[in-house]
Amino acid sequence: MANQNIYALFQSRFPADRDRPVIETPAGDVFSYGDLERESARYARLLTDQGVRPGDRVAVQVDKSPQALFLYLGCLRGGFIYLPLNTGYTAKELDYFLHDAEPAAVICRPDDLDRVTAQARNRGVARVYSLDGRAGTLNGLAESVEPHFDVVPRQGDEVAVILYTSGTTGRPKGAMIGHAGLAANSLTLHAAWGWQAGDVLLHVLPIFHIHGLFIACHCALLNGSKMIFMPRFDTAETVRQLPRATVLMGVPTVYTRLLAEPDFDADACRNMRLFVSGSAPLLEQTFNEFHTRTGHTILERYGMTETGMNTSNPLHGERLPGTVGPALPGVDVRIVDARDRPLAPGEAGQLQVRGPNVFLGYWRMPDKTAAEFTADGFFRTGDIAIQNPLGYLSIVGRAKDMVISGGYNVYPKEIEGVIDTLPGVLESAVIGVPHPDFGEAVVAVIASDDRDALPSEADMIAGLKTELAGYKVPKRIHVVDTLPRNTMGKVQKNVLRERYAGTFTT
Ligand code: MLC
Ligand code: AMP
Repeated sequence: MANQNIYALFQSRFPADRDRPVIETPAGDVFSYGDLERESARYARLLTDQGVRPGDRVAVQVDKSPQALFLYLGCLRGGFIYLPLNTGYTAKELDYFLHDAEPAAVICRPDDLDRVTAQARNRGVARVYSLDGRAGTLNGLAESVEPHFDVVPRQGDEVAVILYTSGTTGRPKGAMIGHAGLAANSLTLHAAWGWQAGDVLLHVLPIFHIHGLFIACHCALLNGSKMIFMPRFDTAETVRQLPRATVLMGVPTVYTRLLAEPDFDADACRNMRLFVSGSAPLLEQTFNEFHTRTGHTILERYGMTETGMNTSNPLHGERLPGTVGPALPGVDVRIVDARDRPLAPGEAGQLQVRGPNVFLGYWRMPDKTAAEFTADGFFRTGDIAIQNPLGYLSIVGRAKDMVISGGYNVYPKEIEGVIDTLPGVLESAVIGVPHPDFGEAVVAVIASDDRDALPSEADMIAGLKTELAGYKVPKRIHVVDTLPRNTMGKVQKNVLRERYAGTFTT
């Protein structure tokens, strides 16, 4: 059987003329497909020479850069399991991943090298490198390495990437994503969104999550396209670069920020073919304003780390606001009640999905994996959906206690666990409330029986930032005597969400 390493698929689709550009940066650096092949080969060769073997995990917490993408591709080539980490994760958060994933190598930012080396040693990880995004060296080692490397053969069901997602238990779980699953979903999206010769992707998202890494980069690579690679989302720079692009993928915050920019208009979008939104619900108001301002209809799609993309509004045909479109080809979706019984069309219920896009399971958590699948192989997404007569789905709620802030998922349980250790805190409830920029923002409600012992709101927030990535830290903390509970004794988060709904909006 042919090598199912997804890098082999990419390679088969790269332009014959390897001098064609794959990445351009706003600073003016240009890299060709030939550069991509050489650089990724160097990383694969170097890590192999250093003793990293196929199936070993390589944990990577680095700033976005073309070299960071080449490192990802190098890991695929080497058959290593790539483990990307949010650059916002604190030392404490990193420690969990080092312990849980037992990586063979860790790659970090140059400024973090000393700290990460010490941390990794504590966890028995000997190989620690820093990636210099400009020079593209791993501790200066990669420069001397020959840029040749044969793609390591992989079966489709072998793990390509582990992506950690937190959970309702508060303990992050590593979703194992296979080479074939990645390939299937990438090919489906490439076809569904009509990628064509001459497409240029304006890439504004981070590359440590599936949206920026798989959905955006994989489509461009399968198309042999150029990406304009922005180190981070910057609204004014995005408006400047837009006329040079044909495709943009963003979370809803990207679209609301663009609309807030006076220079953003139809002229800036004159060469654009497609705007895609996902990772969080796109408000109908944003959808409509965007259409009025630019003449473009945003295409909203739906997926998750464990499944890749499941549904998408159509490229041709009506894109309905407030919906995420019908199931993508090859993906089965169904809406069921709490006992997995299918519901009548039009009824809201738990969304389950099945298809080649679905992940292989949670790293070293067979029981958790089994619990998330039904006997007939459907994955329980934890989202509540409703389907219209045309088959379009709307995500109307979440069965899981989760907040989505600016496209990042926050699991209240994890934050409550940290807040509950603060002096003066009896218990806490973390909720999401409407926020004009982030869609939802994280807010904590603390029940205190000793307000004198409780630090000030600002001190609590500053303290939490040393333990938790910034996007997880509550933007406001409200203090109360007791949390509202139902007759079963469960905290009524819906009551709190209502009470504090106006925290950021009027
Ligand atoms: C940053 N901050 C956030 C935040 N992002 N707070 C809440 N929610 C967020 N999303 C905080 C920082 O901690 C910091 O706090 C302050 O805001 C400014 O930080 P910044 O780095 O300057 O923010 P900015 O660059 O403006 O980032 C905003 C953003 C970014 C929207 C561009 O969050 C982003 O790129 N989001 C996309 C996430 C994404 O790709 N998700 C896809 C997941 S995959 P302070 O207090 O220190 O100032 C997935 C599946 C699927 O969900 O379907 O796609
Ligand atoms: P993640 O675990 O980061 O992959 O986030 C996946 C979750 O994001 C899904 O389970 C949904 O709750 C949410 N999500 C993704 N896309 C959309 C969308 N278009 N509309 C509403 N929610 C979405």
